[in-house]
Amino acid sequence: MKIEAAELRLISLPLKFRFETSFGVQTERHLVVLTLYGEGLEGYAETVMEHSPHYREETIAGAWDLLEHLLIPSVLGKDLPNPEALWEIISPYRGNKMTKAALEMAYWDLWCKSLNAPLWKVLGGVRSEIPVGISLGIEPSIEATVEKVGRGLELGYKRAKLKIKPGWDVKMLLSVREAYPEANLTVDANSSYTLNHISTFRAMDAARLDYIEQPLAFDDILDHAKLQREISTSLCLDESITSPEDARKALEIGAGRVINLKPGRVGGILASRKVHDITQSYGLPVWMGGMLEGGIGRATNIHVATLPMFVKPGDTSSASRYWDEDIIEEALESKDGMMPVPQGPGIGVTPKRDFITQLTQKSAYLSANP
Ligand code: OSB
Ligand code: MG
Repeated sequence: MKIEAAELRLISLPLKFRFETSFGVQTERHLVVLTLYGEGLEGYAETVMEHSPHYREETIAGAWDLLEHLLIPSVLGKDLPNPEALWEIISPYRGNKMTKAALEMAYWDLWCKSLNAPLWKVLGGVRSEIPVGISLGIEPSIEATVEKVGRGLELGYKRAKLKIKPGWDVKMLLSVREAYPEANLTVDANSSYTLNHISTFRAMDAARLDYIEQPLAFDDILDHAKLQREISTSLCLDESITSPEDARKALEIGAGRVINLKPGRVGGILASRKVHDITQSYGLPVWMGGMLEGGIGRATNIHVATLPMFVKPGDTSSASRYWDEDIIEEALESKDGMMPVPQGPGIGVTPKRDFITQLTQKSAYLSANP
């Protein structure tokens, strides 16, 4: 499959809710929508980073520049047999996993379309729907949190993940636990604690959480291993895992017992499958994370989450929770906590051209034969 041309569009989508985490408040999502053209087909992907490097280091400005001036030109016009061949060309550029992931994922979509097969089948997925939960931001009060968790559970979501930060943790968690004694509850600290908070983490054991996600530094595994030895609740790594090698090292030293796998964060779909397989070799589960994706990124994640070890409910909840209008024609909606996998070729969804054009703040078009 030869990539004949590529298009980049920076869009902004207003979020339906104010999403507060330990690293800030988000009210809109900025995405780069990447389209690859070849053999009369189109492959799509979305980037996961934001303008500001609050989650990991990458930024939209950096991604745009690398895609336009380095990564896309390095693959444009080349006849590539498969995604492995594309990865071989772009992997020598260091880091920038989110940026490389966007190009790799768009190529997977294009390539699967040339095979006329859905991504999940080509990947070796084993399910036609995936279990999902909700991720709730830091709410204005404990009462509001209890109510929102309740609404999510009533809708059938299989777990509720609560964002925490120092000062917004044990008291809130024990209240939510008291209200829902049997619910699957988890928390995500987005790296806002240190080992000095060990007594807070010990107190959290009483909330019977399924796991504590990324309590310590975004680039740490050693302190996570120390913390894991001190508490009974499992740790789950998100920010710290940006490659299959990171996953192997983290599991080898016992930095956690669960991995939040986000294809965007680890460099794409091939890397996701490797992280998945490494985790499987340790007999540990993974789950599909989320980065407030639009329909293109959400669909890609749903396909990847059909791999066998994605047994825990992920963050890929209904698109209508996030957007008044999504950027794809299909409604990605879960029912009773299960999200169906789109069945068309590739990622199986159709971008809304006119709507995306309307939202576009900046665009670039690159062609192999200018
Ligand atoms: O840490 O998992 C995270 C959103 C943006 C950046 C990081 C994270 C998140 C979420 C939201 O938790 C997950 C979602 O609902 O898409
Ligand atoms: Mg997280």
